[in-house]
Amino acid sequence: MMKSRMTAIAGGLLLAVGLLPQASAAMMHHQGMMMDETGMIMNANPDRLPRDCPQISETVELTIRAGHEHAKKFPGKMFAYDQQEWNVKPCAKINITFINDDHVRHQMMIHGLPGYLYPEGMLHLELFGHGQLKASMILPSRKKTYLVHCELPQHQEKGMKAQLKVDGGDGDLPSIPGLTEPVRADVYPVNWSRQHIGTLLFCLLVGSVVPFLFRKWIR
Ligand SMILES: [Cu+2]
Repeated sequence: MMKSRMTAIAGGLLLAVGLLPQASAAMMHHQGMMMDETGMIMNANPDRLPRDCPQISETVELTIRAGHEHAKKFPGKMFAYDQQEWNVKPCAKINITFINDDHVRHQMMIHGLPGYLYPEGMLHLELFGHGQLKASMILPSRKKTYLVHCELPQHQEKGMKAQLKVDGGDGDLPSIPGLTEPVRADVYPVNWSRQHIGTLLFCLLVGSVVPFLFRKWIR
């Protein structure tokens, strides 16, 4: 009796271990959300037409890369997308390939979409690290500028912000790196008091004299 119970437990354990890799590799689907070990997609819409679109006007293949490499051209910024603006026609379908070139988490969220197609008006792609995801969306016909950003703490402020324009858009968003002025520009005031100037001059003097005095040991 005891032996058969032990055999059953061992068999169950072996079956569970055997199934584990398949379970973790499978993509989980739940109410418009798909998730696996690479990342997450929420509210993708490959086929439902917006109410104001009789048909899809054009299909655009869009590759959007995210990472710190793309921020190097923007002084003071740390993260960015490889492009800061995209333009599409009204009722365009976009097949997005989102690539994370970093090993930290990044998102690509598009806001202001119609809620009857995109819950909370949002398409959300997220990569937990280096990798890529694919998702499609169909935009309404309205002339509009949509916010694209990464909502992780400080990532937008550090440069991960862009705009998607339909039919030329209805304006520009602020603080898009390289495109538009920030709402509040960063300022780095310098306190030019006598004391600070004196300290600066003293440090300059020490910095240029000390290597000269100790040149024997430096060699
Ligand atoms: Cu990010």
